[in-house]
Amino acid sequence: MAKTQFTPRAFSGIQPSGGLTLGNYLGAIKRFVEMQDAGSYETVYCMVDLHAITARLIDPAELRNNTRELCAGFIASGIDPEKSILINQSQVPEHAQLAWIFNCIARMGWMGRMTQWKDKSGKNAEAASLGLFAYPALMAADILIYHATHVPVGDDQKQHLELTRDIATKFNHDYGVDFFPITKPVIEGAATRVMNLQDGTRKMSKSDPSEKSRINMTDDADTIAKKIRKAKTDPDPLPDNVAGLTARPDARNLVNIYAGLADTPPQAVLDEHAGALFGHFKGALADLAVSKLAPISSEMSRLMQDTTEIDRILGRGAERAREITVPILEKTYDIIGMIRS
Ligand code: AQP
Repeated sequence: MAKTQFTPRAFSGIQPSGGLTLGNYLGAIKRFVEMQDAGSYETVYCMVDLHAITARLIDPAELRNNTRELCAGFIASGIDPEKSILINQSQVPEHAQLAWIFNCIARMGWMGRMTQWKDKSGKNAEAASLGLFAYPALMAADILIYHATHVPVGDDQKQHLELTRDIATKFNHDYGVDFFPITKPVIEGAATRVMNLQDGTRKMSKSDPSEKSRINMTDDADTIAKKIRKAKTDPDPLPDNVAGLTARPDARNLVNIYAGLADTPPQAVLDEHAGALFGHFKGALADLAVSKLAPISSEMSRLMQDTTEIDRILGRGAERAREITVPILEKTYDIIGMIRS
């Protein structure tokens, strides 16, 4: 069978399950902007609101606000809604329609092995939603409904992307087609896994109950500086090479955050700060974080003053998205044998 040539297209999404964090920014959004600006891909970026309701009930007004704020965060960080297609997942119904097909392709065993499912369902999996279990099939649909070839994500999404590849491979094999691309993850940069500021062994998350554990993209300069000053560290000075951070997760996290914000390798940070105590290093990190994040935060609040314009951008994004998704869904139904008339 002749190999299908897919248009280079990047897709990625973020859940409006809370406010945007520094983890989302360094692990995902910075890369989204770079891929958009590189000009070598069509880029589609999404607020995955259908995913946001899988883990807990979110107050409807909060979900609407989170979604708009996330859209403002994308734009304030450099996503241009003219260059990229910027959408809200539920406004493009083909995501959920393809997800149903993928629910029938994916196997229960594949889903049960997902570490995010295990972490988020915890000890009481019986009480977790079916949506949380099926989350990776919807994520595969989000990606493959655009025939996306590349997906920029943080390190925690690696396993879900492998599952996306497995679903595409099984669909293509089952139906004897070369219809869905085998998508490549793009996991790059110094801060692909930003850790909790109070516990360097856990990921920084927007839904963590502790505010001190994360930097929100809406935090003002004082709050950012205060959270960095209070971040957990150890009494030793910074080492002169990255190997010296191996058994020091809290220290390593702050060095990686610095490197991610400064767009430099962690070793370059150590070359500059080796021997420094954390009192000093945290001051330098706070200054850097404020200089990079405060302009984004203030642009977000400016954009949030006009939610009608945000809704217009999302409506326009959905129209553009559906020019891609409707034909792909129609073709999928046709391959499967569902009558289109
Ligand atoms: N701490 C992180 N470090 C690096 N990348 C991260 N991402 C999230 N947290 C970090 C990346 O951001 C993108 C969107 O993630 P998401 O919000 O859809 O889901 P998540 O990974 O489950 O993020 P949270 O903050 O932990 O959300 P909740 O608390 O609701 O579960 C992805 O590319 C992710 O890798």
